[in-house]
This record gives sequence, C-alpha cells and structure tokens, in this order.
Amino acid sequence: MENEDAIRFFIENPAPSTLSNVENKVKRFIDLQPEERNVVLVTSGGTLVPMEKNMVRYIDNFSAGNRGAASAEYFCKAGYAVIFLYRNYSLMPFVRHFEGPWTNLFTKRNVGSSSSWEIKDSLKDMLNSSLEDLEHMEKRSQLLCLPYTMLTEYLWYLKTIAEGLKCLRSRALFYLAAAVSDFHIPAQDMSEHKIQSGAGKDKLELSMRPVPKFLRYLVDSWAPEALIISFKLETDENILIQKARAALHRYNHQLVIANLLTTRKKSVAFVIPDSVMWLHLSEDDLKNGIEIEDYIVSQCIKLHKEKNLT
Ligand code: 9Z3
Repeated sequence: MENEDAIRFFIENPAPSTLSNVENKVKRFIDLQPEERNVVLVTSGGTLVPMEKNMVRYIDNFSAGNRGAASAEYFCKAGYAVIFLYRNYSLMPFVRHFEGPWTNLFTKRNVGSSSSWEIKDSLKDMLNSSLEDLEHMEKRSQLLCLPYTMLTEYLWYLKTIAEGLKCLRSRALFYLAAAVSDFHIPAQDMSEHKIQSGAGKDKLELSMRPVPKFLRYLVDSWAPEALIISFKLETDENILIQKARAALHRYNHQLVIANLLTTRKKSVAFVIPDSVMWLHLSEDDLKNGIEIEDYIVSQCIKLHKEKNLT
C-alpha cells in the first residue's frame, strides 16, 4: 500500500527538468572516487510544499541547515566523499560561518577622510582556513553540492542519487538530516492560481495529505545495502524516543538520531533497535566551540565500519 502511494506520488508529480543534470553530476562524481573511498549523502535544510500551482504561497519546514552543513564538513575531513543535497540558500559546508547579515561580517575602517568596508579581523583567519578546506575538497573531488527547494525536487533527487550510489553497495551511507514535509497538497487538489481572499471568505481551509513514506522505499529497494541514518525531530520530549523507536521499527534501518527543536545543538539521542544512547555536549565542549556534529559524525562512521566488518 505504501509503495503504491510512492509510485502514485511520482506519477502525479513528474520529474523536474533539472533531474537529468543532477543524475549526470552524481554519475561523474561517483566515477571520480577512488576504490577505497566511502561516499555519504547528507541531506540538509527544509522542503517546501506549494499551496498553488502558480505558487504565491507555500508551507515550509523549519531547518537552518546547520546540522547538515556541519556534518558534511566532518565527513569530508574524515575522508568521505560527500554529496550534499541542500535547500537552496540554506547553510553550506565550509562557508556556513560567513552567512547571515553582512554587518556581522564586515566592519567600516576609516582611513584619513575616507572610509571603506573590510572583513572583520576576527573572521579573517577563519575565512582563509575555510577557503583552503574548500579548495582541498574540490581538488580531491570530495564534495558535490546539489540544491533543491520543493518537496518534489527533494524526493526525485533522493531517488536518483540513491540509484547512482547503488553500485557502491555498502560503501554508501545515507545521513538524512533534512526536515522533510509530512503533508502536502496533491497536484489534483491544488488551486491552479493564487487562492483568492475577499468578500464572504472568513477562513481558509486547506486539505493536505500525508507524504508517502519514502524511507521505506530507500531501505527496501533504492539502497538496500547502504547504511541508512535518519533524524527524528520533535518538540515534545515525552514522545521523542517513542517516535524514533517507531520509525526504526517501521522502516527497519540502522539508526535514528532523535533531537528536540530547542536543544538540538547540544543533545541528541542515538536510537538503535535495543538501546538508546544520549549524547550531551558538556559546558567545556560548548566553551571550546566543539560542535555536536563532530561527535555525531564520528559515531556514524564507527557504525559504518562495524556494519562493513560483519
Ligand atoms: C533533524 O531533526 C535535524 O537535526 C534538524 C537540524 C532539522 C533539527 P538545523 O538544520 O536543524 O541545524 O537548524 N532533521 C530531520 C527532521 C525530519 O523531518 N525528520 C522526519 C521526522 O521527524 C523523518 S525524515 O518525521
């Protein structure tokens, strides 16, 4: 039943015109990888669902993209090749510290009677080392960044990338940190034009349907030999672990990393079939600028190694 839903979703929402370009880029990227290098798909940012076919309004999923961008960096540094599937304009690996309002980045320096804008001294070293890292990753073909915006683009790209990675078998890892819409308006129910307000309309009622559970497809058919790690986001701590366990049970993949919206930067729980392990950053970690993604990625790599030994 669920699989039928997924097939129907792809029929009702045809592939974006950019798909063959993505497919070619992924193929070329995989061909460039040396035999011994593992490849990870890191998804990041939130998906958007339109309310109208000629879209003026939309419903968005929360995610700044920090988890994905930071994790992509740690995977690259650990020697993985990274396909970074990210929401357009969300944070990106190696340059994530330099995004945001330009006043955070630059300062005005007065020289004689004139003044000019310059990058803040405190950021200069960081910028140089980030650019060096980025160059290094590019030279070694270790990073491929692919942007998406809509839920449909995200799902088509996910399927295509998974198919591209299939030849790597267990060398592939999926790290699904993107915040993916649970509900959408099916194409046949969606208004063609901008939904009108006006006389006699005192409320707007929208009918949304659940998005088919693509994780099941990924685990069962698109990437059956890969290590698959998904994230579970909740705002109510009383249901977090139970929901993460239910996802693990339902899709039968290897790991769910559970986090709460408010504490996601300092606490996560690793949920595997028979245990839950919490990871909390200490006050010292926070003071020293340690990022939780550093620990998360190390754990995931350990799990990938263990899986490939058995
Ligand atoms: C996450 O839980 C991520 O950790 C965050 C990261 C989105 C919270 P930021 O980008 O935040 O650093 O600001 N991602 C997964 C969210 C999600 O949609 N999971 C689905 C679910 O919870 C399963 S695929 O049902």
